[in-house]
Amino acid sequence: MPTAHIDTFAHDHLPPPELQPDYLFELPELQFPEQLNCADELLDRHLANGHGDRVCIRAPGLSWTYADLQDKSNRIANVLVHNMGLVPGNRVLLRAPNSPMLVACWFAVIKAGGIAVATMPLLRAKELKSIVEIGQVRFALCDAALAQELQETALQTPLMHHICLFNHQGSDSLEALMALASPQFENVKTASDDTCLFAFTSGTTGVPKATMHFHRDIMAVCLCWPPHVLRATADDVFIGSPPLAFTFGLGGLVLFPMAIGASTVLLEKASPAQLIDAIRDFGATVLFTAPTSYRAIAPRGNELSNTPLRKCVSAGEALPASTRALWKEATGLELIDGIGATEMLHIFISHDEENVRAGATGKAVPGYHAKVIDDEGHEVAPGTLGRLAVQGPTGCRYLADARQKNYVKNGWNLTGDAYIMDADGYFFYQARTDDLIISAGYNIAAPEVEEALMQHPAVAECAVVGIPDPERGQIVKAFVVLRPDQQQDEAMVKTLQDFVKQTVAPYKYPRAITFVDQLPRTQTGKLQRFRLQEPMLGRSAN
Ligand code: 3UK
Repeated sequence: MPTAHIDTFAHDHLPPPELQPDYLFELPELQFPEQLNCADELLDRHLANGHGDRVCIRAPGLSWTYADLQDKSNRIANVLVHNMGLVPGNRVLLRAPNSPMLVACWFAVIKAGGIAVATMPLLRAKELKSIVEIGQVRFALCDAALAQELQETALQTPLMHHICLFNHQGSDSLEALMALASPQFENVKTASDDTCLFAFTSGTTGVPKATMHFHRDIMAVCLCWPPHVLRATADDVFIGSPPLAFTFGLGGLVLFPMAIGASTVLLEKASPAQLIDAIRDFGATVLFTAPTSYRAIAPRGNELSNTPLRKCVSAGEALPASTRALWKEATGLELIDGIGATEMLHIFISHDEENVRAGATGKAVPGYHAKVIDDEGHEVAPGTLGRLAVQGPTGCRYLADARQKNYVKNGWNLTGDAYIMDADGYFFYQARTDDLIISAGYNIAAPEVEEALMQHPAVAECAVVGIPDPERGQIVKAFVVLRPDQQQDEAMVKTLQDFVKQTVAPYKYPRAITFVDQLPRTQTGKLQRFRLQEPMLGRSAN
């Protein structure tokens, strides 16, 4: 089956076959046809089966059926093709808080054979510019409320030449164009291995990488973990906090409910208080959020005891046994833990409520294989610490990035996590094998924060590490060497924190700053990060 892409950028920048992982299609349900557009399966199929009137997406004050979503996404697909000039294979940047319109835009891009590039709402122009340049993105559909940073990006790079705004008045708004567009659209007949999604990960160095996912990958993740572990039904109501630009959110809040004809509740803001209220108000039954959020809402967990909430999924960072216990105490519900990764698209080690082992992430999800290996790539004996390696129907494909060979070795995906497997095949998370800081579920690359700090004139040198924190898992801590004559005081701490928030997404700012006279380095001049994680180094100013 030839590609349907006219713009072959994605195909031309796939890693060479020898650098890609091996793909496993052992489960009978993973035998995909050569021609596959995942929008047919997730959306249009429900109308063809007579379920167009079932509720698909709810949000405060809004409810869309599957027929409503099809109508909107068909109109947007027509706008993309006829007003904006999109051809199959073009990338489209999507920018909005979790909302029904964001989902309609996502399906419009997929239907038109494009590649969806969803972005975190908090990203600033600098970060959006890297995404636009790496993905060669010329089109954007953007919520007017988030337009400013994107318009700033467009000034900085000539690539981004066509931005269409929604939630906006005016004759050129997406809504105005949709009103004139046809609600009929014939989905582009993409190949099952045509790319439909670029999911960005900031990785360890702060230079973002695009992971490329095919139409068949989208269906594969719907057919592995959800039916075998989550086991939700068409009557379930999904809800949660992760942004749809994060594949944890895309899967849990869009792909998985729609794969089974269920409904999803999308919240633009999902603070602990808002999440609790929404779970109750919408009668949600399946919850997706990170361990930090479970800890934050547990004190109000009793308010959920008379609601239909029945399944709670935790991912994004390690789930401490104490958080599992806390949540069970508060709600009576056993958390479903799962480790996923942007490179793998979704969860590949997990367990259901009946097969919990305290402190363990779970076992390899049906469809995936997992093992723990040593530095030479040999599988280690149960009980031994090593690197996690996984294979399945999905896997890592970085867009034109030399780091592909670090993530994929001998056909296996190495996630960068240190794990121990027990004799029964349960996997126990130990640590990251690199310097990625994971704070409150966000991935923060130490060098990126360092780079931002270094731009302040008072800073001579700095090093950023993650330090353990009971609330957020880790927090960002900066060790700063100030230039001579600069004041080492609270005011300087605040100045530097505010400065970082202005340059990169505010969640990346260093919550703790310690001033030091010099940084620990090896004789060859390499920074020794591990020494900064030792307590009592330097004077603490925060
Ligand atoms: C860490 C976990 C222990 C781990 C993700 C579910 O988190 C997701 O993707 P990212 O690319 O980060 C991947 C890394 O995060 N991690 C995630 N979940 C767990 N560590 N226990 C867990 N349950 O270091 C992993 O390598 O941001 C999670 C679904 C889709 C995702 N993209």
